Amino acid sequence: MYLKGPSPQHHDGSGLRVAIVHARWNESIIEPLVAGAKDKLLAAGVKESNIVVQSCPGSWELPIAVQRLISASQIQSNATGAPSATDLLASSTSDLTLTNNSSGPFDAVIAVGVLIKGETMHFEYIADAAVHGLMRVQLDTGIPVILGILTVLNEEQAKARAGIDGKGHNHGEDWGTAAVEMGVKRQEWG
Ligand code: DLZ
Repeated sequence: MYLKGPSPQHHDGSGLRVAIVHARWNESIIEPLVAGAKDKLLAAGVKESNIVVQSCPGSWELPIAVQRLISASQIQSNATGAPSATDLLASSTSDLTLTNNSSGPFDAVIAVGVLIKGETMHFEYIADAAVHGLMRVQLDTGIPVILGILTVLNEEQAKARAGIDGKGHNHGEDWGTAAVEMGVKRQEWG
């Protein structure tokens, strides 16, 4: 039988710290995606206190938000007395607010956005830039960044990919699972 998606592996996420950064456009679709990702992190053993959820305005802002968050978490864990992730984010990006007080570098970040094609070229420009930006951030930092950006033609497709109304499958769950695998492998591979 042909299976869509990666064949499953089990990984223990209990030693991981993971961030979820989501855009706030199309929030009714974003919410179940973030919840699905978080559920899979918890199911793999990631502690609630080691899951940080942040937001930014739109998908365009995801690369800079992810990059600053990774950088802030590394500075915080490397130097005593250095500004905390909260301080750094508050000074640079006022709409990002940490949702818990745990600290330490992130092992993986999930970037979540929903782009619905409109009548202008915005969709193509934002999707292309955001996807390339996120790839650059993960290669530049060495921290896996999970691509949680849905690019869909209409709301119906978006709902199906977020598992809304019992239709389709919640892709956020796949992103949570991918974050655990890549976080664990990054620790193993150095
Ligand atoms: C401008 C815009 C448009 C038209 N559509 C979306 C969308 O479908 N999903 C999304 O996440 N963001 C959208 N944005 C907002 C941009 O990502 C960005 O926040 C603004 O252009 C400000 O830089």
